[in-house]
Amino acid sequence: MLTINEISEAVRRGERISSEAALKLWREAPLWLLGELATMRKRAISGESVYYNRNVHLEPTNICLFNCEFCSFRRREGDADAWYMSLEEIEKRAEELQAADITEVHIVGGVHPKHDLDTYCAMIRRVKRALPHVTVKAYTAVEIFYMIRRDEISVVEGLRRLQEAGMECIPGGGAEIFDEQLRAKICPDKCSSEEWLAVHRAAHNMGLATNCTMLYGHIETLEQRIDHLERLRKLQDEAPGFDAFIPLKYHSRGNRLSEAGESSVEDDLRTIAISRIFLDNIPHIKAYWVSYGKATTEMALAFGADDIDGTIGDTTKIYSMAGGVEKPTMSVEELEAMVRAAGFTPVERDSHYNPVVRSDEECVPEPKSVPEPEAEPKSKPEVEETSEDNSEKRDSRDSRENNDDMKRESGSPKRTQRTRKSGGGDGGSNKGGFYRRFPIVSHIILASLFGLVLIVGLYIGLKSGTRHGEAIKVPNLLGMDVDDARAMAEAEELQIVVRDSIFDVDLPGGAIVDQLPRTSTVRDVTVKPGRKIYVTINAYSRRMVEIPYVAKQTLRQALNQIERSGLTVKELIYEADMTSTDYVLAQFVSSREITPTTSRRCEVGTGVTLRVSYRRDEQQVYAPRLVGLSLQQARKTLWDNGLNVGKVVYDDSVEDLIARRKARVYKQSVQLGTSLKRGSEVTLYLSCDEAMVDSMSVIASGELRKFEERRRKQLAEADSLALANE
Ligand code: V47
Repeated sequence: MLTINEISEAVRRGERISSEAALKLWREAPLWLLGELATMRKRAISGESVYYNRNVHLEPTNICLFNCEFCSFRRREGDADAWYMSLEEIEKRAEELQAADITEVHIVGGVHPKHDLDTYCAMIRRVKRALPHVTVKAYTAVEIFYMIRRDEISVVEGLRRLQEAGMECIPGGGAEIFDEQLRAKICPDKCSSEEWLAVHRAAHNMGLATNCTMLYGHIETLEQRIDHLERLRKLQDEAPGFDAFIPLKYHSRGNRLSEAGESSVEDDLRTIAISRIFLDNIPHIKAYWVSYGKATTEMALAFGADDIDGTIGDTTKIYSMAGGVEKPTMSVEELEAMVRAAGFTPVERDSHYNPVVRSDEECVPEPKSVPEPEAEPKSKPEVEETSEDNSEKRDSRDSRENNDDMKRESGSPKRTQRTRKSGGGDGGSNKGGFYRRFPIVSHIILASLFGLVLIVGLYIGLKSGTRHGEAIKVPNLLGMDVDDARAMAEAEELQIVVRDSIFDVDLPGGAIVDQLPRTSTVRDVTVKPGRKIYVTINAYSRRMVEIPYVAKQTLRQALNQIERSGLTVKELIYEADMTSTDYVLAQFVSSREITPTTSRRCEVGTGVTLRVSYRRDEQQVYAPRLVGLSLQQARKTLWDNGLNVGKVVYDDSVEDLIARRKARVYKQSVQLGTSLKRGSEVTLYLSCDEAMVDSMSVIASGELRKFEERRRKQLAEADSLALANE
């Protein structure tokens, strides 16, 4: 067994740790060490950033068929405090949220006996109808599994229909604890662990991002927690797609596990740190502030968390009903202050962890109301001013100023109101003589002048300030050269701002790979003239990076390090060995061997050739399932399985280099489950035809199930043969 020092060194080198090592760290490592190691791992992934978003939860019902021991939220139909929202109520609620500046609606609730897949899809459609630009993160795998069972369809078909309705990603709830015995005790009605994992696997294979959770701090053991994390890590290795892991601290009020008590803050911090260290393939660890409260969440940022969830706006009851934060709501300022207090940089993210860019212009409120001439003092112009009149004028000015304050609060600009005030005052004092002699004429002239000034001012203001009514269709810039895009945008009175760059070997330098706002195929996205379009471009010159020394370790560790350093794999060359399989014997860049003493810098994206061992009795591997994966995912899957990427062939639906980034595998040259020699090549066929790739994915899922069944039988037979021989 490794010592704490040896495990820490491995973590510092960026290596994966075993379950045993994680357990040892959990039990024996001092808290400060966990904080140091987890923060190091966090920084390697998200640097100084800590993410939050502007979100709400929608909990359509708390009536639930299932009756979990830990749940304080669930009610039976007919219970006094049960609630149920009809589709109309859901849409109305979504409409009420139109004014709220949110980017995500997270729908989750009880498994209602009357809800089928159509109802769940309809809920999403209603929300999207009212909030078309908001991302819907919907339904736990438990709810999804229930609906597809009920409708007797496949998981992929169910997910496809939810996706069609507008679901963009899946939250992590319902995982609880995977250990089968414990699951049978605390949530016997819910789908099994295998089923939960199968829903997420299918989602990942379809390119849907999901989250994952673990409900801890009740009656589970540390071993059961590690087992849970290990199953998540394994799934992420096999079918990557988890964006974030959220350790959910159990809250004990009002449920049948109350006697278990609640975890200590130290346990919470250890749990977060170990999750960050152990889950080396899940990019984000979320400290859900609604569950932890402010103080622990802030501390969690020193233990590897890089996300704190969002503004919430008092829209979830799951935690308050169990004794968590009452009426959970947090302003952007409060969330950002929390992150800054922990020494990190707050970054508002969308549901896919892209930074949300809010242009300055959007923050400046636009004129909503036009000053009305009648509000000007009309009374008694011909009478000499008396002290009483003065006081009346003061009152009137005061009341206008109060009014101004209210308008300022509601977003009206100060500029327009100031014009009104000085206009009124000057008219009264400078033209006193003429005014007194020809009061009616004066009044008419003044009123006309005032009206004219108002109209001209309004016209100029609207024209130059907001260009009200003018809308420019946001052009699709993807794939364009940034300079060409600038020229085009200038002609359209838009500005191009480069906010980020990536490096993709297949794309020319300066090519735009992402833009905000994005365009849509179903509607025109418009902005006002002069607005900025933020773009991400492919870098012109390749960044130089360190070549990590990855020999003398397992292939998986080497692959992880290569990926993290920005390099790629050129080829795996297998060599027979007496003792081990998948151990990296040597590494080469441009035919030059890299040793621990070689000067080790090269351009990002450079391919590294790995010489890897195999024992003669372990030369055979099975072709993995690649259909449904992006090119990047398929490459990684092949390397993880000891295979090489052969040709990459795109069909006609892949129109340009940018589309290649979206294309997914619809065919593989070697059928999944076929026996191959390590190092063999597999050709990949990719398409952007979503429907076709989805249907090929469904077939591939069926083949995978049959293959896994066959393998299980083969292994069981081999085991019993070995037993008989013994
Ligand atoms: O699945 C229920 C948990 C989950 C209790 O994906 C409880 O971004 C503690 O999954 N004490 C639902 N936890 C919430 C959830 C979630 C929350 C925030 C963000 C995301 C995300 C997902 O809440 C349930 C269950 O595991 N839960 N009862 C309780 N008494």
